[in-house]
Amino acid sequence: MEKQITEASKFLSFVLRHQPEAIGLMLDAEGWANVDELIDRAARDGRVLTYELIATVVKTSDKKRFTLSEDGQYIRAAQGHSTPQVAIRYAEKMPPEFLYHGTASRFLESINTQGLVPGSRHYVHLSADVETARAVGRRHGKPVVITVKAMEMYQRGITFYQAENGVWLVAEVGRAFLVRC
Ligand code: HQG
Repeated sequence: MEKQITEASKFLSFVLRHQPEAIGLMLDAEGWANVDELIDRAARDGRVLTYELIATVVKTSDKKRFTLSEDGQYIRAAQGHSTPQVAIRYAEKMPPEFLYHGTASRFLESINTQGLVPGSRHYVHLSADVETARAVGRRHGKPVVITVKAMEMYQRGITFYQAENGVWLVAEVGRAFLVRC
């Protein structure tokens, strides 16, 4: 069952964040997909998704990756998109003094030169605590945590957003705002 949940979670990340067109799924600008349509499109792709399985993935996701609408008819990924179909209007929020970015040591040289850039995603992802950032960095290799002077950026007029799962988002982070790396 656990394997089934992980597989479904990866599939949902793929179609709700990155390539909805791979199964002919339409997302609205806020990232929502119709659940019935999602199940139907997945089935045509040879993948058995049920409403119960989707609800379990949503409920058990350690990072609260997905949100179901109150009526249960729509689902979206909370953050992490790369597809141009989606342009979520996130809530703007004043950040704490520091936020943290987890990365791999092999990226440090480039980050020291360019600052943090979003890559294929729409935003640079920042965490409120060091442990979470370290876990994010570990996905890429030997983890390194970079401290970002978030409040200083904010005071200079740079907008920060917080997704519904708590992840902080910002368009980019200039190297002047990186503390330790
Ligand atoms: C790096 C996960 C070279 C950046 C996590 C990162 C997160 C640079 C990689 C979410 C760079 C992009 C996002 C520069 C940034 N030069 N490398 N100038 N600037 N990078 O996966 O932040 O489990 O797109 O450090 O929890 O790792 O999928 O972003 O290593 O919230 O739900 O470029 O994904 O959530 O990698 O992770 P990613 P991320 P899920």
